[in-house]
Amino acid sequence: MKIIYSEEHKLRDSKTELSGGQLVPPFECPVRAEYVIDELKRRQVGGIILPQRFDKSRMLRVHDADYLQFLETCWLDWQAAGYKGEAIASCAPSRRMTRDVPPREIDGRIGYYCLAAETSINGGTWEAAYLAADVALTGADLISAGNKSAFSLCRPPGHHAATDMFGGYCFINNAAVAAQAMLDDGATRVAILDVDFHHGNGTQSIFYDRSDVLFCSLHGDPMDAFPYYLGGDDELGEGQGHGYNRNYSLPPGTTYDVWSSALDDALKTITDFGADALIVSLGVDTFEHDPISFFKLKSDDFTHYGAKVAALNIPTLFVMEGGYAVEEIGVNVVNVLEGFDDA
Ligand code: 5XA
Ligand code: ZN
Repeated sequence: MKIIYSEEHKLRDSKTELSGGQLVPPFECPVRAEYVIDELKRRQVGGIILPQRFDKSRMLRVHDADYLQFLETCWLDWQAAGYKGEAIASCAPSRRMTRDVPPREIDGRIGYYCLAAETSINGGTWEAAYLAADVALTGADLISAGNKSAFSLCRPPGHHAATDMFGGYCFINNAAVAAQAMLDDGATRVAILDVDFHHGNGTQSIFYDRSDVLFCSLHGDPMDAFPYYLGGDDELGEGQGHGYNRNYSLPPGTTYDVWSSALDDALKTITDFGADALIVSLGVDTFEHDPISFFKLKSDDFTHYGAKVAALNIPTLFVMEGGYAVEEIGVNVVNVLEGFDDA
C-alpha cells in the first residue's frame, strides 16, 4: 500500500485551543502524524511517497471560493486588525441571525465561517490545510489509476469542514475533495465510510443531496458528543440523495462488539450501493484511552476491522482524520492498515 505523506504538515502548529473555558495546547498537534509515520516505518508497512501539488480548482469542486479565500487570508487579516492572539471566533451567526453575509471585519468574518470555536488559525494553517488536500488528492489519483489501496496521511484532518465552514480542527474536507476527484476521473459511485469517533458533519452536508456518493458514519451520539447538531440516525439524505446517508450513533462506553455490528450494517449498505471506490475517513479516536472521546475499542480491534473493510474487495483510500491518544495513534492506525493488507 502506498502511503502519501509530507512532513510539511508541521506548518499547522497552532498554540491554542478553546477547551473547557481555557486556552490549552491543541489536541490536534504535529506529533500525531509523527507517531503514525514512525510506526509505519518501524513495521515496514507501505512505501512512503510525497504528494503531488494540485490546482485550487480541485478544492473548489466541494468548497465555496469565498470560504477558501477567507482561509487563505485569515491570519494576515487578523494580524492587520491588531489582534495579539491566534485567530479564534468569538461570535457566530446563530438562530434568527440569518442575514447570511460575510462581514468585512475579520472578527465577524471568522465567526461567519466557523462551526466550532475550539479551532484557532495562525500562520501556516492555510498552507498545511492545502497540502493535506494534496495528500488526499494524490491518494485519489492512485486509486483512479488502478491501485487497490492507499493511505493519505492527512494533517490537519478534514471531515468536519463543510462547503463554507471550518472547525473541529478541520479546514478543507480532504475525504470529500478526494471523492469528488475520483468521480471527476471516471468513477460513477463512491462510498465514504467514516469511522472516526466524531460524526463527519462536513462530509455529510457536502453530499447530502447526491446519490453518487454514499456516506456512512459510525460515531458518538450527537446528543452526547461533538459536533452535537448533526449526526442523528434519522438523517437519510434529501432529494436525489435520500437513502444515501446513513448514521450510526452509539452511546458512551460502546465496545467493539456493538461498534462492529454497526460496522457490519454499514459495510452491507456499501456493498449494496455498488461503489467503484471506497474512502475510509480513518479516525482512531474510538480508542479506549482517547482523551476526548468515549468509545472503548482496544488496539487489536483496529486490526480486526481493517480486515472487515478489506473483505468488501473495493479499491480503498484511507484518509487520516482524528485520534489524540498520541502514544498509541501509530499502533492503532497501522493495525487497521495491516488488518486490511493481510486479509
Ligand atoms: O473528528 N473530529 C475530531 O476529532 C475533533 C473534535 C473536536 C472537539 N472539540
Ligand atoms: Zn474525531
